[in-house]
Amino acid sequence: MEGKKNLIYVFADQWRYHAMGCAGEDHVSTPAMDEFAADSVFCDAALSSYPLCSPHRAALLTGKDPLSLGMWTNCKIGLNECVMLQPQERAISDVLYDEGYLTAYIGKWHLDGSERNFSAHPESGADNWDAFTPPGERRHHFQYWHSYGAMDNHTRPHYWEDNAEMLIYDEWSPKHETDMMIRYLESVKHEDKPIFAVLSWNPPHPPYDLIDPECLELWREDGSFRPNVPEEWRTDSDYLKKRKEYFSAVCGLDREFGRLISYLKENGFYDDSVIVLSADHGDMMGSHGLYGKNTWYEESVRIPLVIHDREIGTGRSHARIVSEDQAPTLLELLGISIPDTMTGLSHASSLMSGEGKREYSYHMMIPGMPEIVMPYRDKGMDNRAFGWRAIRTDDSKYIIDNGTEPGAETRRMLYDLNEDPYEMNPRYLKAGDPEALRFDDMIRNEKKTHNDIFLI
Ligand SMILES: [Ca+2]
Repeated sequence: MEGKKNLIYVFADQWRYHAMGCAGEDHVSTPAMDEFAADSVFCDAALSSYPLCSPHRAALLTGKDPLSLGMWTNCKIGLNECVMLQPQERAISDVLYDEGYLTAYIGKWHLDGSERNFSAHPESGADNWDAFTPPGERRHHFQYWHSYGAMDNHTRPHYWEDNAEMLIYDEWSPKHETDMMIRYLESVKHEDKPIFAVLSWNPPHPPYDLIDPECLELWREDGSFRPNVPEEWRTDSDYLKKRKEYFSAVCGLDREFGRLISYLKENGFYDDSVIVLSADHGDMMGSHGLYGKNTWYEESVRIPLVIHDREIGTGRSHARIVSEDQAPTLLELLGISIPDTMTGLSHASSLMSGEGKREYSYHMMIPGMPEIVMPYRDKGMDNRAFGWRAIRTDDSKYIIDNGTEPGAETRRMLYDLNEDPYEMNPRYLKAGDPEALRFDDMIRNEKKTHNDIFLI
């Protein structure tokens, strides 16, 4: 082990902070995760800088904010450019490989250019937004690879390893991937090198109904709803079905996580490793009458984050940790120098003091679907100046929403998160209002740091 700690990073897609038992919010049972959280640092103020797959994932790995990486939307097709994590960016996997770590990535990647941008019929069979990432610089020094780009067939998932042959399995993807993680760790546990392994589950991401039927037995309706779920939704059979499937998938992830933790404990990994459990962003799941992410609401931007490290102890941390803060924080916990390229903040020394280093956090969404982008470009406008930006403090959230179509009216909204934690009563401010001016200055300041051309 050379005295270096392993790093085992587990995360899900579209799993909100509230949907973890010990968060005390949603009615969901996650005993294995709760037990792990009680033996770790439970971060209750972790946030996604840009609550969407590729922007968060890129920031997570590189310790840089999404826009500075050029990750203004998902890796996808249909735009006249190919958004992807560039090979020359320095990821935490590049750093740890150089430090002598064995590295592995299992599950959803969604950071490489979608292959259909380059070929109508890729040899790999990758369709739509998907991609086979061949061995080489686009893998950022992840050595063992059992992964795919973007694909949502949770009950018949596919992966690629070191050639273009698509490997297909008839299993719920989190179960298969957890098995592969355990198999990988088993194959390297006697090596005299530290390990960095990532397990990236896609559920509870939609389609919600593609689920292991056994998981549906793990969750029971109790008739409780977040206050911001509209009354008419609460008796809607389609919503209730999706809700059951969503929370059941989380219960299923808990079952898989429990298996992994048992393996880590039985095989000497648990005490020698930094182990992280998290997600890329949340899901509205009915709050404000919405599904999905990409909104400024808490259900979309807040993410679970549990960090296990024997050296930092256990407890609850209120540190405001954003996407790009995770890599520098983890490197410091591992005792490894943080490269200058990582502009996120390390919270390693302040995790337990209850004092986050960030006074506020900056969040964003840019219109990114081709059918929404093109109307801007047809008018000679840059879509990246639109969408919304938000400033979140402990007590408030301020949003400027420039909309998602040319000519949309700009709105300024302020939520009092103490009086209105479910964000149901925004105050609409006018440009030039003293309160708006104060927050506008904060957004202008963040725009510079983030290379953001948002129109304000
Ligand atoms: Ca996602």
